[in-house]
Amino acid sequence: MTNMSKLQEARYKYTPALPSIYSNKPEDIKVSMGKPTESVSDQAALKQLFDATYGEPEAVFEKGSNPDAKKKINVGVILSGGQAPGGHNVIAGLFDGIKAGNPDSKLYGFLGGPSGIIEDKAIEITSEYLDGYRNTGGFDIIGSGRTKLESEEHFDMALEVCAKKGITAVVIIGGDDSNTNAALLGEYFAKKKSGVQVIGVPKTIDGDLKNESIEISFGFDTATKTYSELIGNIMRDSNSAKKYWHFIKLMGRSASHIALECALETHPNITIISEEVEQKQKTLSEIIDEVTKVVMQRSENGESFGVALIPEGLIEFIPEMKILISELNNIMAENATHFATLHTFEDQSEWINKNLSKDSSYAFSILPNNIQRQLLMDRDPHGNVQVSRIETEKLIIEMVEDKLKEFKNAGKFSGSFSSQNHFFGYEGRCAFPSNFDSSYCYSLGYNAFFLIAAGLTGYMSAIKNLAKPASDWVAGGIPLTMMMNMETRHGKSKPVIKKALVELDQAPFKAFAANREEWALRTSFKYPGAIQYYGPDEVCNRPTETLILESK
Ligand code: FBP
Repeated sequence: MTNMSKLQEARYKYTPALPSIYSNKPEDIKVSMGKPTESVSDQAALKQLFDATYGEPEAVFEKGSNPDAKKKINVGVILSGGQAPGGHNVIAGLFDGIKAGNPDSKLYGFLGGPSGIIEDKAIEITSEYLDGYRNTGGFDIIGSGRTKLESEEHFDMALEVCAKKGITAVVIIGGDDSNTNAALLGEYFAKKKSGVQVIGVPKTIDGDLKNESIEISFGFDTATKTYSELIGNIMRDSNSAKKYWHFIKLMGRSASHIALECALETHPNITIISEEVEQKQKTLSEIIDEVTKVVMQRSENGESFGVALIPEGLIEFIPEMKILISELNNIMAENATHFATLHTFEDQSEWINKNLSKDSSYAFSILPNNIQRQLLMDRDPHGNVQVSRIETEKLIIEMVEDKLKEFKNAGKFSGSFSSQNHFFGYEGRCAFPSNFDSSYCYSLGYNAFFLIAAGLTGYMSAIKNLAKPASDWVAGGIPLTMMMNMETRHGKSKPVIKKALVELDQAPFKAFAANREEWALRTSFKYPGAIQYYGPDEVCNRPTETLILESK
């Protein structure tokens, strides 16, 4: 029996679209450079830190001569961080670009993420090998990892490996942190006059790596469409059975772009946006009061069912929880050895309570036991709590239940409340990329080759005008330093790419805010259905609501 689905077979043969500039021969495409750029803030500090690569101009490709595109080169590629649909197509686009320039050029894939380049673990990507991955989800073509390339020791090891393999350009496919490291690597290589270029590609389902030049990171389109399909299915079930409230946590480490996009796609009764919680300084109990109010109002209208969306990162945006988590992170990091000797939860929480401030100790005490346990679990490699493992959806359900009991005892609520909880995250990260992501990713990879051929380094591959058909997309690159600012990380001021959170004064949030009261009380569910790969344009090629609203 074959292991290959019919869709998989069909997707191997799918031809992704490219911006129209790429209908020309590689040697007939030249770069046009704009004006010098500045970082988003902290210009003086960043200029000093990125002496060799700071302030380069934006690049756009246009028709013109570039004989260098035909040079034989060796390129290395790295997949970094969490999976996002379309990663395989970035590699396919890069490979096809390199080979179009010169069939003897080679592409090496570093295995298992950034650690591959320092441990010299790589494979040569061949046409035959690649064909089994075109237009498919996942990062399994070469694997991914979360190792950070940030020390000079790492950079020197990477340089040695590149020299050994004759690699003169490295393409790093990653989120804001990985691209920050790409900027540091590019700067180091440039300062050393190593002749090795570094190009970044914007990846993350979270959608928080964006700015004026990067309209969206790849993977967001497919992941949000996958979650929206599932949410729509649950809505229909909820509206049919009319007996459950579904609380759905949606992935997104920090920003609420995923929850917001899914809300715009499906019209749930409740959507919490972390950035709004932070801006309005809402406490946990205020959030619970708001959710409870909607549950009670719908119940009075005879609708004891509904759907609520909760962003994964919420807990870190609730003011008192943010302080609690930061105290916990510090206490656990500073006393790691002692903490490791505490084997029971009771011992851990007793010791933690003694070390927390009065306010945080109270905030910790009102949390249900299972959430307290999750807050004390293992940290990530950077010492941070792993939010995807905190069951915020269950926390909200438990606290709403308690509130409703109070109201029931006081004779203020006579309805019923029965709930189900869900977490959608991993379900969407490796889906078959939508047509949008297939073409966008292929274009980002193809375009990365042209940034290399133009001799640029410290740039991010940028494809703009994405709300339009692919033929109207504009291909170019932006300097990584342009997206940077200085932030305090673990007590130290560091250069980092600025994370894009949901802006409350921008069109996507405004469109949501204008409709949410109606969606809360009047069941207005919208059912997007599964991603369609073949069929009418408006069904198969529609970008996200966020992108459409932002482009207006
Ligand atoms: P990236 O920022 O690396 O793209 O990863 C995002 C993400 O999918 C988050 O949404 C989620 O919080 C996290 O990765 C989960 O990480 P892990 O894969 O380590 O469980």
